[in-house]
Amino acid sequence: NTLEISVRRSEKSMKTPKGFLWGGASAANQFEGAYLEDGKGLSVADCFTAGSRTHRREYTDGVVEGNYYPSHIATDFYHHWKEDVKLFAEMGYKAFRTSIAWSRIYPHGDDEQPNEAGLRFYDELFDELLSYGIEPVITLTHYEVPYALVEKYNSFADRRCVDFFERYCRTVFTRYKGKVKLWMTFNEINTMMHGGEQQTGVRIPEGADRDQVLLQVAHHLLLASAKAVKLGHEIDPENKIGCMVCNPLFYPETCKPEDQIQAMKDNDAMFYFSDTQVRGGYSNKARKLWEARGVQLKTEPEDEQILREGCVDYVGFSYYMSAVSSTRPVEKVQGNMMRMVKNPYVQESDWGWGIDPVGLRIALNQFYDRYQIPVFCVENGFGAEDEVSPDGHVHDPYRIDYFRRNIQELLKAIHEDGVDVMGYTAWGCIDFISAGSGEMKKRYGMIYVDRDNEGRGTLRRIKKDSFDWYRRAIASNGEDL
Ligand code: BGP
Repeated sequence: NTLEISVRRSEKSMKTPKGFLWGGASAANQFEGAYLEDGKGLSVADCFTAGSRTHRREYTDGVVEGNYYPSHIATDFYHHWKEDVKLFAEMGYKAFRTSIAWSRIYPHGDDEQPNEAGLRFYDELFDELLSYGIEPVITLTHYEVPYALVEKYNSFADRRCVDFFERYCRTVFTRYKGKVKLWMTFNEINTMMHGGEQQTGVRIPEGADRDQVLLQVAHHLLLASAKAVKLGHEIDPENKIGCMVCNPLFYPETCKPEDQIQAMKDNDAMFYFSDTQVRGGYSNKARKLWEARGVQLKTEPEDEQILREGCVDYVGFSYYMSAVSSTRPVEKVQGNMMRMVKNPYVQESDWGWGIDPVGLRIALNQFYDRYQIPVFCVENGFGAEDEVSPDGHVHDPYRIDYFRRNIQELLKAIHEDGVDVMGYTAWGCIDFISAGSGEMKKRYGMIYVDRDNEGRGTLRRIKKDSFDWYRRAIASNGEDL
């Protein structure tokens, strides 16, 4: 019948637009390894002990306890990058997102001169990517504040870190001018209030008010982000610099109006950062949040102008799961970076993360409706305990299913809702260490890496079934899912 035919037709035409950035994403600290090689200094991520499933990791003052912490060897991209980039190219990537490890460039964060060996590493990596026609998409820092800044200044609690960050940005914007055009400032900046320690390494001084400290740090991060955007535009007007936030999608638990208000408040708290970064200043809601939490920000007269001049060009965001808000006193579960009420309408991964592809469509719409600037899904993926089968292959149909359903919803956001989506970089192009749990066995990649939780394994790379599936998805611009 005609209806069916027209539905099939509209499904058929669901391709990604020209120039759509298909690719994969990672973060330096989760996969590079070589944590002290070629002059690199310790970063915050290097100083967490091995993780547990409860997201509790502790500082050990630079000395790492436990056996394997993640970023020390990780999956050793630092020594495997040629091989890995070749595999990314085989999948047909148009874009590859990673971060620059700040402490490879400025080992202590406040050094006068950058570390040439660190700069060279990324020069070679970017050249290699470009030689395959893959555009580097660079996060300036992904939970990678140099640890020395934590020891000396308590990280971004001290405003001087804004200047150190600016110096680092100047160095990399200048050095990689013409090679990198797509940037993001702080990874998941809006998780600051949930995990400021992981985000920046900041410690809450004894007796201090947590909200006061974290919102002050947040202010410094927002200034640093705005300064970076302004500087990046000055150094190369072709640069497009985005913010990067964890998706703020809270559903109300019921249609009870109070639940709706609760969801609105939870969402607003998550939008606190992107609202400021996109609009170039704090909203009235932000001011009300300070009031409600009894926080007094310490600001300088030039701050408003700094924020105004540093509006981002696009919104980058991660989407793994949605969340639920409730006014009932109900037990909350740990999700991506924050705690939330369980959603009975969605399935869960082995780590209890709700699988909600439709939520991706809603998240894309939310961002676009709110800001009217391009949106870039820079993280979306499925963590699972993959295994090598006796046939030597890694069969991961659950991951293919996850990606298929999420990409279908992304295409609907583009075609049915008119959202301007720049691209999609799947999280975990290759296996590496999980940020939240510190585990190797929570794998996200389409390429398996032979390494286990205890740090054993040959580091050999094996293509998973999802590898070929993604290659076909990209080659068909999303038609063949
Ligand atoms: C995001 C982070 C990533 C990443 C991902 C998956 O919050 O930006 O660094 O790891 O979540 O989380 P996890 O590794 O905890 O499973």
